[in-house]
Amino acid sequence: EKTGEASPPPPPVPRVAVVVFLLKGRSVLLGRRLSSVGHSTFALPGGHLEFGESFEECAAREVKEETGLVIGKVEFLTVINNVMMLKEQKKCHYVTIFMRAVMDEDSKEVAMNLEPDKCDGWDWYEWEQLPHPLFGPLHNMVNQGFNPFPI
Ligand code: 8DG
Ligand code: MG
Ligand code: MG
Repeated sequence: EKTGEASPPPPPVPRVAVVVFLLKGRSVLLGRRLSSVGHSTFALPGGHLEFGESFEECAAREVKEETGLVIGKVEFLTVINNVMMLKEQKKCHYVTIFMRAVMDEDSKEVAMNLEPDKCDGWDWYEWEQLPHPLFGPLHNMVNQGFNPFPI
């Protein structure tokens, strides 16, 4: 073991994120981000895939951690390769997996803001009246006509 030599920072690598279209009637659950990436834009619940996890497990875990909601059947929808420019020429690169979970339309369960340092709060938004600005990757999908509803 060499000592006294600072090792250079590891080269950046793409990361895998799993995010969830949580649907209820014709509405979707969105929260305004407080994280530096996409600050103050409306985004889906979700986060980083952990080692050994399935997409479905990650989706259920992140939704539970961020909102307290327990989701049932989770389905894969699509995947995007998302490279974003941050400040000072830094890039952020996510392979983002989009999942869907449908809530009972008459469910009385309330989405809690369990990570108030990362999100301003959760709310249901009608698909035809989405808030803005949407988080970049989500904005692009919606603009290209992507629709997460099963019917
Ligand atoms: P974790 O520590 O809980 O694992 O992570 P997190 O703090 O919840 O991560 P996140 O930023 O919410 O999600 C990880 C990345 O996923 C985010 O930096 C960029 C990518 N991502 C998209 N679209 C969306 C989206 O609509 N919502 C969220 N939350 N992340 C998204 O590409
Ligand atoms: Mg999270
Ligand atoms: Mg998150």
